[in-house]
Amino acid sequence: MNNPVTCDIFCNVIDNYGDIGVCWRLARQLANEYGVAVRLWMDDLASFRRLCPEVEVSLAQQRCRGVEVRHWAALFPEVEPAHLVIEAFACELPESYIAAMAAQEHKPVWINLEYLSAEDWVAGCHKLPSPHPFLPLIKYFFFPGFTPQTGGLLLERDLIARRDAFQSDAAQQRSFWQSIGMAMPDTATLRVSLFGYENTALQSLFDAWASGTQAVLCLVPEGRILTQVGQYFGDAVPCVGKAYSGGNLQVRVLPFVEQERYDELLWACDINFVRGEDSCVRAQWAGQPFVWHIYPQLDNVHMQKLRAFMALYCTDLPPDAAHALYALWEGWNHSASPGQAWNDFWIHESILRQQARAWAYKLSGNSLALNLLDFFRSIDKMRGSEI
Ligand code: TRH
Repeated sequence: MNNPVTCDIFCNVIDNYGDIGVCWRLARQLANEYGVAVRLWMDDLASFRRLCPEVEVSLAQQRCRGVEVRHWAALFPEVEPAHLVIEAFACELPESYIAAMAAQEHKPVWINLEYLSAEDWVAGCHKLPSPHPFLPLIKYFFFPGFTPQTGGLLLERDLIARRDAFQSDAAQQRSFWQSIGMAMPDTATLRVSLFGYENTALQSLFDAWASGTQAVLCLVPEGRILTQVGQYFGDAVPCVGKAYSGGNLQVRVLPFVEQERYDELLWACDINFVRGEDSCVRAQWAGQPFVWHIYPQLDNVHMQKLRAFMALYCTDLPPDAAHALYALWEGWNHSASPGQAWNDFWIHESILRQQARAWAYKLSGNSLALNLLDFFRSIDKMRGSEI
């Protein structure tokens, strides 16, 4: 390698935090683990600030944690394109930037990083080229995924070791609980984190927890499901810091923490309710059972994605545990009444825990960042350069 690889990542925030969540994680990993000079172009710095509080929303250009963060404004500056250009989730690159790529003697490697899906067709589309209709440029599709035939998942090099250290060290756990203003719960209490979209299924789940035999502590990071939490406890203004209880259930509303600290919440809980894309992947790395509220799409397309993932995830589970998982996840995603499904699911706690651990281990060999860089190098070499 002669020069450091340069990389431009373009992120257009559609809604929520998944788009920025993935781009920010990828940017940090490329910069800090692989020495890539990363410029991250973001059109919504205010949303980004929730994940990285040190970001100054008014700045056009700044450095954060090894990454050059640029505000992607309507008027795009004249810049030299990077060696590796990643457009996240098919966001449209500025025309002037595309023209600059085309004008380069040695063309950048242009990648469209796609959304995560466990569907079968993904393997067939991963790395497919898409020539530009009239410019001498080729864009490649890069699909994250759960099998070796896909681009894999974002996983920091030291994450599993940090997770294991945390989960086997009571002092680290205590300090986590202290940091959220709580004493560490006793081991008989079921610790749940709950991150999700609005979901009327919550009432039935809370009923099951409140009337169950085990004490349940449910930690709810500030977000869209808070409305239903408030409704359940008859509070019109549920907000950070509030605590509720009913029967055997206690609920605490937490602030939205910066992205690097969210993992600790997942590691500290016995089961995690997650949503979208990035929190779902983090729950998998946590090696604990989890329940996925998938990002809802038009025409229920998301249910195909959900079922494709469940089929893969449940391959090594005994049929009764798999059946229970299907029932709970479907109920949760259909805003049905998953209270009974919860009880049937949690009977399998021990096997679900083993499965979650084994699943994380199985997936950990397929690193998205590494695969991206390998792919970049192979294309770049084919074009006659060796960066
Ligand atoms: O926010 P999301 O619903 O994002 C979604 C999905 O990515 C979806 O696929 C996409 O189409 C849509 O956005 C536009 O869920 P996701 O993907 O889990 O992103 C949440 C991010 O927020 C993730 O990076 C974790 C992070 N997070 C924190 O940093 N702190 C927190 O306290 C919590 C709860 C989450």
